[in-house]
Amino acid sequence: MNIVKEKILVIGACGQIGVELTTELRKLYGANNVVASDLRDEHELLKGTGPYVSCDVMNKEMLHVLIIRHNITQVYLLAAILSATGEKNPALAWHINMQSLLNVLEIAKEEKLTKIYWPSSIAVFGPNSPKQNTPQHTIIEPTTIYGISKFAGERWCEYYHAHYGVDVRSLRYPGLISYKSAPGGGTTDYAIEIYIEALRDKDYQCFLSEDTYLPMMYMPDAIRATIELMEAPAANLSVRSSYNLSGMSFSPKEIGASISKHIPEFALTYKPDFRQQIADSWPGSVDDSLAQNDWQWKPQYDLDTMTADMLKNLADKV
Ligand code: NAD
Ligand code: AKB
Repeated sequence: MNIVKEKILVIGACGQIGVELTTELRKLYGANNVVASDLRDEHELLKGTGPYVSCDVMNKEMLHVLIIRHNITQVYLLAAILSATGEKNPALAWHINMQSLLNVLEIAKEEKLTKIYWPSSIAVFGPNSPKQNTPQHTIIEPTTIYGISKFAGERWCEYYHAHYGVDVRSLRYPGLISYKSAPGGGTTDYAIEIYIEALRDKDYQCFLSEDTYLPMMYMPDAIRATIELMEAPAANLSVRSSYNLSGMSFSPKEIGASISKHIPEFALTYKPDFRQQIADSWPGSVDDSLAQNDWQWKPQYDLDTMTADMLKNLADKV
């Protein structure tokens, strides 16, 4: 991998993705070249591993000063309100998800930053999109405020690239599963809780119904995809909104069966709540052939290899 000298700012570094992405970026670029920032206190796993700055991405002036003071060349913007939390306060979700991105894109334009990363989500798709192997370019009519904000964000990314030459790159992540940092209020969070409860109590009541298929991905694949996209030559990238990205697709019943291979007494029950409607509006799987063609994307984990790794790593944490 050809790593040039860059100074990176990760915004939202203490979240589910941020902790692992910051750690990986520090390995690649050097600890002092990756500044972690968040509203929250520094995450335990980041303490002592590199610079940390408390910053509210909504405060554009403060963010601008931080970027100039630390000679930042690249920004990874991870701060956002996710789907389930967003439905409880739509106005706040829209405000934070949009204004954070506009603040970063404006500063990137003014300061001629070299690259920006901002994640979108499979939540951009809605009930009128094809349900299986959802294509990159199709009907996009999201019905959650989270999905609406992600779709609008994708248009802004393409706009800043086309009109101002900002090299902003993006992935439509599936639901991400990990054990290092807790998830932040999404609909796919059940696929993390289920492992924790299987180890702790040997039972779990799922908030989605047994046959709800969703696109999912194990965090090591998501981190690798992010870095591979950011390292790809700009000329290879045909998508400047956000790339579809695929890992695996499974239902609560199937993840339960995968867990039962390790914990035979595991009991799974179902009590769908408001998140069922969100999940029902999303695809079961997505077609990521453009990511495969443009920057040779290939996931490594399937459901059973992920289950084995999750249970092994969570065993002494619960
Ligand atoms: P998270 O909620 O775990 O982390 C977000 C972090 O941003 C938190 O640590 C929070 O304190 C911080 N933050 C919130 N408001 C802030 C502000 N005003 N200023 C600075 N920091 C602020 O979220 P995540 O799961 O790590 O997701 C990161 C990004 O990836 C989001 O854009 C999310 O939509 C996207 N994404 C995540 C998933 C997933 O499954 N985790 C899937 C698709 C897309
Ligand atoms: C959520 O469930 O909100 C996220 C996502 C798929 O964007 N995990």
